[in-house]
Amino acid sequence: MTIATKEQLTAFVTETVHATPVTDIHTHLFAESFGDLLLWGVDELLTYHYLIAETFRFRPDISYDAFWQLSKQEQADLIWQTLFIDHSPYSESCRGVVTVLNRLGFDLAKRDLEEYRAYFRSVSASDYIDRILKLANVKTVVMTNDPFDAYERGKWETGAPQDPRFLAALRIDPLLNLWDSSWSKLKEQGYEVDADLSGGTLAEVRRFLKDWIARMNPLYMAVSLPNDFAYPEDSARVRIIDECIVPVAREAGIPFAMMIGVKRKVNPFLKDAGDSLGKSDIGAVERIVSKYQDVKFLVTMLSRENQHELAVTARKNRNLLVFGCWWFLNNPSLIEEITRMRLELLGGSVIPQHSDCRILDQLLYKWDHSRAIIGKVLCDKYGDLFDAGWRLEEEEIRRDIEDLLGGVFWKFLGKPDPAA
Ligand code: RAT
Ligand code: ZN
Repeated sequence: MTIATKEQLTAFVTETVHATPVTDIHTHLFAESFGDLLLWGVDELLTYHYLIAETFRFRPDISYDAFWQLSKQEQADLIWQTLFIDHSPYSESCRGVVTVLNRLGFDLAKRDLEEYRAYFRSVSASDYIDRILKLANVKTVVMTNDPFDAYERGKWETGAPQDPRFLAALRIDPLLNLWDSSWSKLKEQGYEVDADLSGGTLAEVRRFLKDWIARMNPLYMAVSLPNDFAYPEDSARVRIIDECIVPVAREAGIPFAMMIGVKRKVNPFLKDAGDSLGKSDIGAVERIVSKYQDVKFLVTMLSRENQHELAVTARKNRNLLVFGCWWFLNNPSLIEEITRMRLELLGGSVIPQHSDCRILDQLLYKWDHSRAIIGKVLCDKYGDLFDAGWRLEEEEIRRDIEDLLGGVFWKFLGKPDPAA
């Protein structure tokens, strides 16, 4: 049907963005068969590392040690008191908790943590996964799977049943960022590697990657890279990229995802909450994607200052797919700015957002909040087209939105969307 008025356009776009199921291409969630690796419930929500960092800002009276010695529930109590009772929770990560509790139907007037906790004790993981995926309208979740984590490796080795809603991504940070210590872990797993990359080391690293690709069937290989990531460079990282990651990605036909711009552990006392960011060299991205035109790269960058040049680099390289507003960019003002700019430079050939959820329940807020902004930006973009005289068809708008919320990703992979 043809859109006749701006009012009709706004209503149709808003409704379609909400009604279209999402493929969430990067999360830290796990399927139920991974047991306690899947986090959910109000105490997990409150102890999300984003909220821990915010709590310390208001609590000079609490030492880092004292905080880390508390039980999870005690930490959650302290965070709730500090960020939700003593102050109004309008930071994005705090508002996220409010959205989740509200969407689950809790009475927010009472602010009674114990009542929320009682619900989570009464529900099974399996029912809760169904409930959250349905409420969040997320059809597929891509996990972050780390073969260097002994605990997670154990879960893969027991061959737990697969849940088609949770798909794998092979995460290889230790290989590229901590070779000095990770080579010995490969050795323990039976790969004949040496610290100096000599002999058959690179072939063994390729064998390691191929073994895990065979076991996990990942949609892509992924790494987070520091803000000073350089390419090319005389380093173990770049040799492993050139001689292991790239050929294996090519052979397996899967992309290499680079998440660039992290400064790890700027405050180690904050543990997981202690990482920061820095501007990176877009030249490194340009050089690697143009050198390997037959390999696909998914790229997100952490610094706001890199966003425009990353979008321009994607215009020049069709093997580069830009995704998500990552971590410190996952705030309404920045998502709006970045999404607007990307659609203006790249049309619909981007993945506007991923959730990065670490806790299942967060799917509710991350996608509610992002959908609202993506919808708003799309209303403006289609509105401008309407004013320019283009005839807008509902079917075409629906197609575009399905692409933005998952189709672009599956087409880039060259795989059918299994949930379609
Ligand atoms: O956003 C986060 O939760 C970060 O701690 C990281 O996990 C980041 O997203 C990553 O994947 O390295
Ligand atoms: Zn992440």
